[in-house]
This record gives sequence, C-alpha cells and structure tokens, in this order.
Amino acid sequence: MSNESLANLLKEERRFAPPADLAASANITAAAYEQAAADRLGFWAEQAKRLTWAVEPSETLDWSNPPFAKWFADGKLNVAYNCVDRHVENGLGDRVAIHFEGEPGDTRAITYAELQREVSKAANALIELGVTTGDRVAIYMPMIPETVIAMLACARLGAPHSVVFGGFSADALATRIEDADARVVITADGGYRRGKPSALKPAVDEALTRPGTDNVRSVLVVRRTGQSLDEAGGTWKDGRDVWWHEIVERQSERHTPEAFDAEHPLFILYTSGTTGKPKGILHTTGGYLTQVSYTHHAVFDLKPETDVYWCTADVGWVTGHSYITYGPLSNGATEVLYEGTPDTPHQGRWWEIVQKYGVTILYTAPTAIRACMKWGDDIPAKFDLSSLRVLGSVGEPINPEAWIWYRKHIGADATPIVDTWWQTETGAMMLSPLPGVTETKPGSAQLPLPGISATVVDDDANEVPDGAGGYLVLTEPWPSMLRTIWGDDQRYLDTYWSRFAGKYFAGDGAKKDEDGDIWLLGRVDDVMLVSGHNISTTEVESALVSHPKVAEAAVVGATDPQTTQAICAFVILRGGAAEDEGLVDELRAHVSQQLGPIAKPKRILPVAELPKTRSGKIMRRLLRDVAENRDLGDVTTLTDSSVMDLIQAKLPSAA
Ligand code: 6R9
Repeated sequence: MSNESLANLLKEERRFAPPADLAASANITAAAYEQAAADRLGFWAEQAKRLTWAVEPSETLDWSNPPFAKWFADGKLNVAYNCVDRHVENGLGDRVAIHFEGEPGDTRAITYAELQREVSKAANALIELGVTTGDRVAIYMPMIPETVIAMLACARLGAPHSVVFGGFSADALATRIEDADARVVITADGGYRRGKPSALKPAVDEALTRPGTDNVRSVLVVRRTGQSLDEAGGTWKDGRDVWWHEIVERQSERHTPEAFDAEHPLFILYTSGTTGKPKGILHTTGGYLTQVSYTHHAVFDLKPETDVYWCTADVGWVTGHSYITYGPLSNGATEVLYEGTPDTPHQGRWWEIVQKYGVTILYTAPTAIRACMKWGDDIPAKFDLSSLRVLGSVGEPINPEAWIWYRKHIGADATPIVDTWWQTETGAMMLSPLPGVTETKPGSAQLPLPGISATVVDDDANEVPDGAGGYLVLTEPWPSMLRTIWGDDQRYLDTYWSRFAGKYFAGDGAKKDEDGDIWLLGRVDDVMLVSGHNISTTEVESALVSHPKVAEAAVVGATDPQTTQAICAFVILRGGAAEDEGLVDELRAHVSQQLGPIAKPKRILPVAELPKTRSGKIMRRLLRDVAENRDLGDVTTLTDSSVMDLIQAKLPSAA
C-alpha cells in the first residue's frame, strides 16, 4: 500500500480507555508484555503451568528444524483430563460447564461432573468401536452438547478428530474423510435450523458411497431431531451404523485418561484455500492447549467463578474448537452453547439468551454484528444486557461503525471490545487488545499478545515504518501454531514459509498506524490497484458502512482499461433507507470525503444480500466475477447460493 494513499485512508481517531474497575482487577496487566519481551520462551513455559501435566516438560521450544516446531516436547498430558476431570478433582464438579439452548427452546445444564461421566462413556463407546490412539475420527454434527463431548472423547483417547461443519455437503465431507483417512464418523440424525429439522445423516450415507472413504467402519449417530431416516433420504446400514443412545448409554462412567506426548496430534481442521483441495491444518496437544487456555483467560479477563461466557461460532470452525471446546473448558468456565440462528424465531433471540443466562462475555463475528445493525437498534434495546462486561470480535476486520454500534447498543457504551486476529493455522488468538490494559481503537486488532511476535513487511520482507502498509507476518514460532498440513509438508512450506524467508506469511494485508498499532486490511487478494494506488477493500467498506444509510458493504476491484482496477461496491441499505436516484451519488461523495477521491467507487449497487461463506466471510471472488461479467466460479461454500441470482438479476447493465 503506497504511503500517500494510506495517509488519506481511514482517519479513525476515537479512543476508548479500559473501564477503571476492570483494569483494577484484570487478570493481565501491562507487566505481561514486559515479561514476555524479556524472555519469550520463559513466558510460555510459565503459561504451560496453567495445565496439569502428567510429565512436566523440561524443554519449551525445539526449533532445530524450522518451520517444524516442537513445543514442550518431553511433556505428557491428556487434553480431556485438563478440560474436565481436573476441575471435578478440584471440587468444581457442580459448576455448570455448558448451558445448552436448543433452537426449539429445549435446554440442558451440564455440570463438570456430568461432563466427566458423558465424556468417559463416549470414550468407552469409541473403544468398543475399535478406536485406538492415532485413529482419525470425523465429526459431522449440529451445535449440541454431544459434539463437544465427542471431541473431548477423541482427545481423551488420543484419536485426532476432524470436525466437518454440519452445513457442508456430502462431497465436502467425503473429501475430508478421505484426506484424513477417518475410521469412524460421529454424526446426528440432524439438528434444528431456522425453525425446522435439518438432516445430517443422509449426507454421511452419501459421502460413504464415494471412493476413498472405505476405511470408515462405524458411524455413530446421535438422535437429535427424531426425524425418520427414510423420510430424510438416508439409509441405516446394520453393522456400520450405531445409535449413540444405544452404545454410549450402556458404557461405564469411568475411564482412566492416558497421558500423551505434547506433540501428539489433537485435531485436523480443514480450511479451504482459494484454489486447490482443502488444507488439513494439523494441531497438536501441549502447545495448543497452553495458548488457547492462556488467551481465553487473558483476552476475555475470564473469572471462571462468576463469568458466563458465550461464543456464537459453530464448532465446525476453529473459533469453536479453540473458544467453545478447549479454551473455556480448560479454564473451568461456564459457557452457553446455542444450536440455532440469531433470528429464529425472532431477531432478538441472541439478546434474549444473554438476558436469560446473564452472559458476561460475548464473542462473535463482524458479519453477525452488521446483521444486527441492519435489523435495528430497537431489537437489542428490548432486553437486559447489563450483565455483559467484555465483547469480542473475530473472523474479519470489524468496520469502525460496526465496532461503535456493538459497544453502544450491546455494551451499554462501556464494555471494552477485543478485536482478535488469528487463523485456523495459528490455532489461537495472536493480535488483540487486552481489556484491562489497552486503550482501544475501533477497527484495529492493534498489537500482538504477550509472547507473540508479529509485524508488517513490504514486498522485500523489510519491516515497514509506522504509518505504512504491507503484509502481516509472524516472526517467531508460537505454541499453538499449525505443525504442518496433514500429509503435505511441502505445501506447508510453500504456503506459509516461502514468501518471506524465516517468517510466517499470514496472507493478510495490514498497515501500521502512527502509534505502531496494526490494522488488518483483509486477505492480500482483497487489495485493489487503482491508478497506481493500493486501496484495501476493507477501508472502502468501512467508509461506506459509516454512512447512516448503509448496513453492510462488499467492495471489489474490477478490471478496468483506464485505471487497472475500478472500485465496485455492493451495499445493503439499513432498514427504511430508500434506494433513490441521489443515493449512489451521495455514497460516492461520502467515500471520497472519508478516504480521498482516489477511493471513490466507480459503481455502487444496492443489493438485498451479500454472498457469504458459512463462517460469515464475504466471498468477494464471486462479486468480482459479477463485476467483470464472468460466469460464477464454485458457489458450494456459500450459505445461500440463491443470493448470487438476486445480485445478478440486479445487473442487466453490468458492463
Ligand atoms: C479465526 C478465524 C482467518 C482469516 C484471517 C483474516 C480473517 C480473522 C480477524 C480477521 C481482521 C480480525 N480474520 N480475524 N481479519 N481482523 N480480528 O477466523 O480463522 O477462518 O482460518 O480465518 O480471517 O483474513 O487470515 P479462519
């Protein structure tokens, strides 16, 4: 990003100091940064003591064969023991671990003691099905307690799980089963989604007809919806399929966990590359659990005795792995698990849940916040949200206006917001303000957490000065880093470690502001080149969202004969805003005034919906296809593929 265009971009000068009471009793103070800077490995060795080790590690990091890291390599531990049993042994068996809220309104409160029994029974059932240490288990489930129980049961046995998001197709599931060479699949008849049962088992049946999935010998099925399999289009295969309630319920409630090496594989989670087959990101045991536990404690200022924590992500994403299952439970937290969508049966459902359980810490994504902005301020205003004390954001850059809305309408204009930057690959949070320490800036993830080394470099790998932009890189190994791409070390090297020698290339554009704070600008392919200026889609989107009539915006660069790329914006208007003649001119002028004339969109198209992946990220690639009059590429990861038809229908004049 050229410096003169950056200087114009996004003059965000609002600042929010930590609330005094939070700062006074915060888990983490500014001293953590100093401690970690003075002795980074010593700092992580200290954090590893949060866990209960069967064999304490004597070594912190082995980086003798970079970029293949070993953390705490001679230590041994059991992840499920750390997330469940030790809390029971510490007298916390009666504490609620999970407040489950089903979409239809059914609820279950599961204490740590009960979780220990359930995980033990599930582990014993997996043993009966022949699962042994090292076997991969695919998990294809709705958001129900058995999903977390299944993950912990696998971890308990040292059988790496591969959770596949329940919204993925049979094809996507088959590819992942094949790549991981899974031996068992855990699924459910279905889950509740938008007010009705949505079947899952038929997709498993279909996936298992595909070549490469023959090693799956058992399918364990939770009964959630009670839908008949025939009606849903599935088939029961005797000898392969077993009901969870039949096999798990009759198991012993006791199971003695075995300690595994710190580098024993914990899970594989597939992340779709922009091209090529999905990458199986491999995470291991000791370093991963250390960093998810520390960051969950530090970034949310978690007080497990009193807080009620809620992460709205799906367990099928890394956010669910690290901040629904492993981080919170390793910390002995009480958390909410919600099955459904935010607007079923009404658009206040989330706020009703916050009120009902007295949620104190909420962790969600910008896409959800923007959806709530669009639905209107009056909806959250109907609920008592006064229990909230820390708000988190993850998944995309959060536009400053969405940040301000979140703080004002959800956080009573008082709660700190932690904008956490990280990736499936990083395993845990990497950049984020600390709620009791950092003076926050709306829209910026700001700075690396204690013990993390990150910076922004230019094309030649030189660190950029404050006020300039480039690429986000991580300059030192971290405990929860991916260890490789499953079965493909070369792709691991090529994708992350070859662009800048010795540094991890995250694939995100970023800039440093005058204070040296980091602002994420979206994936590098989301940076546009307009008349020789690099302009980030994120910044133009934020400028549009800062206009009172705009709820959401997606910006792409379309090939243009004069300017190399031309800025093309798709906007969703806020409830009530009219799509009149003058609107487009008004929005163009607004962007120009906010960011400078160079960033003024050439075209602006009001639309009803934007194409999003199922994890809520805008698929700009498809909008680029539309803007450039191309046939649409692969739309299978879209939440709703009909969105693209609507957008294309608006574009008879696309030229
Ligand atoms: C955790 C997760 C990773 C990509 C990442 C970046 C974007 C995530 C962000 C953010 C700006 C934040 N991203 N958090 N961008 N600010 N706070 O989302 O993992 O699904 O692997 O996505 O998400 O582009 O590179 P994953």
